[in-house]
Amino acid sequence: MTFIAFIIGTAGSGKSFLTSALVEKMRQEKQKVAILNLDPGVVSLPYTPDIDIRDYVTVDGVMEKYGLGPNGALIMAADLIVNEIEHLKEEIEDLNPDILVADTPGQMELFAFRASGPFLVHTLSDDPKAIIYLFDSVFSYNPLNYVSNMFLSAAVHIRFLLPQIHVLSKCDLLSEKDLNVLMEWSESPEALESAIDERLKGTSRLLSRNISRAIQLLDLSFPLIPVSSKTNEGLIELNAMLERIFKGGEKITY
Ligand SMILES: Nc1nc2c(ncn2[C@@H]2O[C@H](COP(=O)(O)OP(=O)(O)OP(=O)(O)O)[C@@H](O)[C@H]2O)c(=O)[nH]1
Ligand SMILES: [Mg+2]
Repeated sequence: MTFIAFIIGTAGSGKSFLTSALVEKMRQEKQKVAILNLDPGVVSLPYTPDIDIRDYVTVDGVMEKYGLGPNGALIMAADLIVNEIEHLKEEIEDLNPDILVADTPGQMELFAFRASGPFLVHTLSDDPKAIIYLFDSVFSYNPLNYVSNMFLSAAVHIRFLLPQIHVLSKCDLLSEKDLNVLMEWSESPEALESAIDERLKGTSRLLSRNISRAIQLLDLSFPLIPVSSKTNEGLIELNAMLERIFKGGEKITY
């Protein structure tokens, strides 16, 4: 049985660094974990992947082979990943880790909003899976951006329909006061609504309030776990949340 956690978030939200820090923490906790890189366009990574989609598809290779520009090649590479599922499955079976942490392509929409990403996620194995969705700290510190990110995270949830953990990434970049404000928004829809009323005006205020309410109504809001890949804050909590999803709270150690 290999549990798979897919790390998803907007470009630059800290997916690759979180993959690296989380896996290091899991290894310290004596968990048998492996890393899958699903980004065919990445040039350098802050970790050494155990399984790498670039062994099969690269954006540069697609540009050359099909005479495409960088954007066309990114899209095509995202779709071509699907042809490699059998190879990836074989590699996962050979390695047989208890947990596989999958880093996903920089451009979230290529993975989440085209057919190939959800297809890959659901075809890769029949074992339990979860999504770790990243809210970028600096981007989120504004009620309008925060609500936009809630909306995106709900859209990701609708695409994959898997248990989803919400992480506030790069939390070391926030002051304690600002971090507390964001945590309050994540825990209390009323606190978020007061911030929307205080800090936004006109159409932004109206739309933000209604989006926030719709997400509450659909039960698509989740608490945030503040995490930093620089200071390792929150990694224990994130790992515990994965254990709760995968094993009802039991430790995943060998
Ligand atoms: N301060 C701080 N910076 C971070 C943290 N995590 C990532 N970064 C920085 O944010 C930038 C982007 O991080 P990545 O992990 O590459 O983000 P990504 O989501 O994988 O980016 P793409 O795959 O290119 O979309 C890098 O310059 C990191 O150094 C963190 O926890 N704290
Ligand atoms: Mg990355």
